[in-house]
Amino acid sequence: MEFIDLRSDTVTQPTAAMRQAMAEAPVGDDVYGEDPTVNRLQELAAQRMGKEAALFVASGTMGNLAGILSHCQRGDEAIVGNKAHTFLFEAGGISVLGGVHSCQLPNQPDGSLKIEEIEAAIRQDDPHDPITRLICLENTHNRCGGTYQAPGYVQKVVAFAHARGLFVHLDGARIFNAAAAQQVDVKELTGPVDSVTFCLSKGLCAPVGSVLCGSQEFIHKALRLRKMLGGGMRQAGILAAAGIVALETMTARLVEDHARARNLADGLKRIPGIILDPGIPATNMVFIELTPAVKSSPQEVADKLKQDGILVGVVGPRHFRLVLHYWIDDPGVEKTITAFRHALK
Ligand code: TLP
Repeated sequence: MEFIDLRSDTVTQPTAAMRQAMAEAPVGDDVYGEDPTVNRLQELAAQRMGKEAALFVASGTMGNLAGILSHCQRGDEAIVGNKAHTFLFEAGGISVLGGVHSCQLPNQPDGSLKIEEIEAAIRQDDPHDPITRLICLENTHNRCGGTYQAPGYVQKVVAFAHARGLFVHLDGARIFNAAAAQQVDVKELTGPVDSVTFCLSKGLCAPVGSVLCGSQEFIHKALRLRKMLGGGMRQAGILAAAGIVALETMTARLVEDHARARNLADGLKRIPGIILDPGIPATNMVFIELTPAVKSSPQEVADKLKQDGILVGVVGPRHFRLVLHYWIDDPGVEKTITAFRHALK
């Protein structure tokens, strides 16, 4: 059975154009800095993000980890959202591997952090305290429902941070979704921050990889950390080639996924037993909850959906996450709505 896989946009397969580019890519040893395709991807990524330099990394997790450890020393503190991917889903890497303490502030419904709360969290120069060094943002915000923050907010946080000698790292795993949803150039969201990680292997469909971007000096530090983390890859141009196709051809179409997310949400909210999370979908994610009237568990509902060829993510005691991407078309959306109606009958 061919599944309609809504568990994540990480499940996306490379396109035919990517496979062809991968087959034909000129490659070299990237640890020697000699892979022309990796170098091209890095130049292109830096340019798109409005940064001096970029580093191709194996994953979003590696990009965030190398990024945060490039800014922070052991005993430094990073201010993160309590629903941030870096805090919830990266195995505590910044603490385990970097000795970086995290200070968690409540994420607002749009994924932002309140500037007043950041201000209150900044440590005094006191030997009892870790040293506040970094503020981490996430845009779009995964666990806040694929919500986005606006350029004005990013500028405010960065101006606030820089006035206090702090750095700002952006987990921009889906930054092109945030830009597409607001119809702004991605640089408006990335230009102000000190560093950004974005993923090639989510809605942009490349099979592997993310890119960490920042100043020359910052990327020079991150290069050593990437090596330390075992992420110095050799003929990685095979992978970077798909990343170039992703950057050049797959960003503008993300609005199609957002439109389908809205259609899916619209169909699902009419089904008795389903509540749509408020304000959602802002981009390509649909979060829904089962009403108390539904006696089946979300896993039982997910199992029934699977029998109808639909895969969804169970993300809480009553919650599902459904993520739209390149490989889900309009009939796929309709089929999903029908399967939910069937599963909840
Ligand atoms: N997110 C995955 C899961 O880990 C939850 C998903 O299916 O959405 N930042 C953000 C905002 C992410 O959503 C993810 C992956 C990452 C970083 C990590 O990227 P990878 O998986 O490439 O390490």
